[in-house]
Amino acid sequence: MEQTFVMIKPDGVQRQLIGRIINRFESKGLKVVGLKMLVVSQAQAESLYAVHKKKSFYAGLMKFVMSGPVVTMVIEGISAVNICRKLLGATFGPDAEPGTIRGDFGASISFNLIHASDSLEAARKEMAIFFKKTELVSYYLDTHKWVYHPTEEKEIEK
Ligand code: 3AN
Repeated sequence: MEQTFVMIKPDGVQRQLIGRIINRFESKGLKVVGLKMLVVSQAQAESLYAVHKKKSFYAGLMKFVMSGPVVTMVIEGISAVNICRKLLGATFGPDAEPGTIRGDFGASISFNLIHASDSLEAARKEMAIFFKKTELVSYYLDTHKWVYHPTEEKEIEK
């Protein structure tokens, strides 16, 4: 079963969208297996945004992500990486389709409410920045037999 890292950024917390955003993932049938509220440290931010280090927006992005509490999550499901990215929508609100999180809740071209890993490799790295293995919970969701067809069960059990 695939796991990915999702983070509601400081603007999402300040705008009191935590519940509505988490609801998008749950409503899709994805499972929350890790959940934590925290203020991102300098070291965590550097690690999370290492790929953007040379970009012009890097300093602003670092300041923004550490500017207030965030909510970090590990989300599990078949194709969780791809599904979560689709639920987020395009990077900034004005471009994001209605029906996506950024499309429904965001209008800014610098604040964008939420982060989700863009590959399995990034997911592994980003989960490790914010969660110890012991902080992730393994449990069976009874609704899964209604979210996934029985032929998908092999995948569910992985
Ligand atoms: P996404 O979050 O959709 O994967 P990326 O990977 O292009 O977007 O960028 C990572 C983060 O960097 C974005 N979430 C956004 O916060 C920030 N970012 C990207 N482009 C810009 C920009 N032109 N100005 C300010 N921040 C940006």
